[in-house]
Amino acid sequence: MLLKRYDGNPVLTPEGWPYPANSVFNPGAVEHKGETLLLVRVEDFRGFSHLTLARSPDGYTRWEIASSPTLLPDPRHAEERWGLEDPRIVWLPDREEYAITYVSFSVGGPVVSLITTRDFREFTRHGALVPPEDKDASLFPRTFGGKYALIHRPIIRGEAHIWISFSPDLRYWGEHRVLLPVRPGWWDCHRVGLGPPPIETEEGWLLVYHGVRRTASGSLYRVGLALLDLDEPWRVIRRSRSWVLGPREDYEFRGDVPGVAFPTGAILSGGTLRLYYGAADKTVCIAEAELSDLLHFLWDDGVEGDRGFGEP
Ligand code: BMA
Repeated sequence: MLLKRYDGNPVLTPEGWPYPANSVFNPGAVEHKGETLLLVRVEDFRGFSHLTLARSPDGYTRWEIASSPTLLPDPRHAEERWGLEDPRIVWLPDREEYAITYVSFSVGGPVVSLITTRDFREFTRHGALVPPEDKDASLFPRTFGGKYALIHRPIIRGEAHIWISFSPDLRYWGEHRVLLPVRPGWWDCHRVGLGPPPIETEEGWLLVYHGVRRTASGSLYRVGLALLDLDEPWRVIRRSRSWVLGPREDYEFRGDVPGVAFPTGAILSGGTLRLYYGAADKTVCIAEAELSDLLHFLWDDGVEGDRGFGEP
């Protein structure tokens, strides 16, 4: 098995939360001041989500969870009407701040929005970046020819492919292209979406993504890999044929949505990639692998990038 589940899974549960919560899942992850910091999606008993910080000195144990929500919907931001979900976090060196892309639930549907922060204490909202329906978004931790790049997953004509778009200022977005389409017939035939932010490696940007297949008893959310060109990230170099993680354990089947392994955070530490994922839309779990093994796997198991859509 390429990705190993942590023995102590699940690491965060609604039972262990300091205030009432229906589920705690799909966290953004960063290393900040020597600690692992998770911004966890918490669903309350109205069915609305907010984000709360949890920190650990080693990324596995001794979690300290904020005693109240860190980011609640802001009534001045109409796009957050029904909550905040599924954050992805990157450090932007040129702005010297973290960018948190998250799904805000607006009356018009789910939409990708941006919050920036330096310290996870004070936050600046930048509103929605693209129109709904759109989810599963992250910025790259660097710019390309002076432009920021955003990976996201709009749903257009009922089709759910991963797209990439560019912006000079994080405000106006263009140069939209399909990056990774669903693969008819495959395990990722119905929907695909970015997992954690893209991970820079010597061979290219490693993408961890989720793929969905609908079955007679619901959707299965599994995890695949792809590699993008370092300087031209709209070029897909490889894409795994097989999934590398899929629901198997009890905690991945027992929850609000059974059959879901949904990574949203990744931390690279001494060559090991630690993935934080939501299990069954209920808890937070960890699976890890050596980065070099993931890259080897892409060359052994992968197919050359099949964009299939051409230029926009
Ligand atoms: C996706 C997102 C995730 C969720 C997953 C499985 O569409 O909404 O937040 O974990 O479905 O239910």
